[in-house]
Amino acid sequence: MENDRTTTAPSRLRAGFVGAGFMAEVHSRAARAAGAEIAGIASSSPSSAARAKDRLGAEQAYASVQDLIQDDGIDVIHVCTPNATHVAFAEAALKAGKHVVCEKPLATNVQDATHLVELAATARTVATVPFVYRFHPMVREAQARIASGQTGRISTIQGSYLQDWLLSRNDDNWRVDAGLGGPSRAFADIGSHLCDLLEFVSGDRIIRVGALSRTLFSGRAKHKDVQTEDLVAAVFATENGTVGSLLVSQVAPGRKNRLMIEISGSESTVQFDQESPETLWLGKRAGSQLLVRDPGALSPEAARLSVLPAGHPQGYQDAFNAFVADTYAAIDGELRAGLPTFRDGLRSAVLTESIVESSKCGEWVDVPGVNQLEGVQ
Ligand code: SOE
Repeated sequence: MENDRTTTAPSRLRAGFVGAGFMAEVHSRAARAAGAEIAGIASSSPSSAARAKDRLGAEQAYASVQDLIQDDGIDVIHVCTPNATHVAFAEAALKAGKHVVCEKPLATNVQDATHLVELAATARTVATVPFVYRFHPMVREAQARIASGQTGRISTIQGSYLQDWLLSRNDDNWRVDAGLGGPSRAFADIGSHLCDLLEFVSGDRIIRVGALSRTLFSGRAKHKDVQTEDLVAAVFATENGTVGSLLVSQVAPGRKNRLMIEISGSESTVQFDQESPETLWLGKRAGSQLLVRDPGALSPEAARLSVLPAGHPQGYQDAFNAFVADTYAAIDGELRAGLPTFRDGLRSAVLTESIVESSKCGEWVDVPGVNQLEGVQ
């Protein structure tokens, strides 16, 4: 469908969504908040797309993903489908000249993630991955304090991401199936967020890992032969010489989305807990304090992401809205700090493969940098 949008006034971005689940709803709310038109949705079937059209308030339900991607009237595609389908949909969208927001993990292996990074570079379109926890204002406050040197020389980096939605043998999900979710489940699904945040906030890079993983149930309600991990623990060394540890579990009773990072320097410690996103703990030898988000007392980036006054708590959807707004600003030519792109998705794939390898061989594994990968400029 030729789309005549040669108006002089800046036209609103027209966003298309692939997938009809919870994340498509989260993405569409953020797109609407960023001023886009919710132009269309495609899913596994026309009937699923039709139901989702009403739920998302989209203009059109498309008969197929290809119809949506090939529509000239669509500017940006949000890929919100199971992990193993990301590379095909993101590739088709990039080749059709679309900007792309692809859910994490970007791909289920380094080779596919590298291919998408190269395609995005060639297409010269904006291609981002929702590592949205970077967009909590108090995360940016932590990052600013480390970058400014207020925390001193970093000695240790630790973190955990704990959930309980797969606690029981009867709990099941497409992510359990390596064919749909990829060879790693817990780490690829939420360890990816944790490591992205640890590296983003610390400004450091994990270069060696030693990991242990466990799969508690050999079979679940719908999957009889479960190979993907429920939990993983790892220790790591970083480029700047720090020592770190991480724990990722989807079988930790009472923990829902308990992503916690704690980074200690020679002067102070910063600790952020995603389940209490309005605060940041500042640890000191004498006089530790709990900082509560107040835009007037924050670093510029933390203040920029404070869309509500102090005392009106911001949360996950606000962070997601900020991520999509910054993606759309980049489409408009304004690149803002901390935008996670397909390169960050590739970084996550590299870390995931290193964690899986170390878990299997029981040895230390070196983690290459993205720039050291074959074919990545
Ligand atoms: C399930 O573990 C999940 O929805 C992840 O897939 C998301 O990335 C995370 O933000 C919340 O939990």
